[in-house]
Amino acid sequence: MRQYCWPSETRGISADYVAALAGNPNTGKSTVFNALTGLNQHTGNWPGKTVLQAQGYYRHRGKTALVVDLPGTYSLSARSPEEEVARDFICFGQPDVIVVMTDATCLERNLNLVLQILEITSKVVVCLNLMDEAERKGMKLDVDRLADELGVPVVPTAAHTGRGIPQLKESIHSVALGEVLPQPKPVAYSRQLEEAVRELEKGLQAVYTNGLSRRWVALRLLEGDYSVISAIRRYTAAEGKQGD
Ligand SMILES: Nc1nc2c(ncn2[C@@H]2O[C@H](COP(=O)(O)OP(=O)(O)O)[C@@H](O)[C@H]2O)c(=O)[nH]1
Ligand SMILES: [Mg+2]
Repeated sequence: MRQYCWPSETRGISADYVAALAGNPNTGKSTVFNALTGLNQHTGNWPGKTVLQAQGYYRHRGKTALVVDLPGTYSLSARSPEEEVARDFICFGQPDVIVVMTDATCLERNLNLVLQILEITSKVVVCLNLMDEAERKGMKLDVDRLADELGVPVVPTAAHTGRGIPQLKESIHSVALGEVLPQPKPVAYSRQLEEAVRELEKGLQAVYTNGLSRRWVALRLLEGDYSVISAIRRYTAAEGKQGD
């Protein structure tokens, strides 16, 4: 029996691609989710968890997008059920694109999660929400430069008014279908840490990581987050895969 029922399982039936919404709490995730899906949504709990799961659909350029609203999290350290749901879906749910919601008025704090997700996958669109608030505060954000520095598309929005939502749909579509291939720049850690990562990566060569980069697994192990190993075991067993 599978422990989780991934929304992506419905992909073959009705969705052309799956987009996951991730982000810190209060960045406007639900507002964007509503703006994207309107009334085409339903909620429940993540199987086996008392964490709310919302899914919805919309059509764009002849394709059906399934949107999964992940729990609001500050990191992917899996220290709470919410973080674990978000981490597991990002790592094992095979979304075609992850929209990372950020609050334009406090970008620095939000970039932590962006960088963590970019270490797992390149199929990312950063949504720079609350642009109206940032403008009201006289903040100037160089969106193109941010996209350049991160190596992924960045879409400015003011979701409660619908501003930027068409552009967001377009970016989601392009990344999900591989028309745009984001190339995030990897975070370089200190020399000592990089050496330790290299050593661990060598040791992980023989370990089946269920598609996860060995660099990412090595970093989590160095951080002391061993839950990643049990998660790999769980999902590998659930999918009936053999170690390679
Ligand atoms: N001014 C402004 N408020 C927003 C924007 N997006 C969302 N909000 C408001 O911010 C609050 C939190 O939004 P919500 O979607 O619940 O955030 P979540 O916790 O990330 O799901 C709500 O009161 C929204 O109406 C935006 O772009 N501009
Ligand atoms: Mg919400």
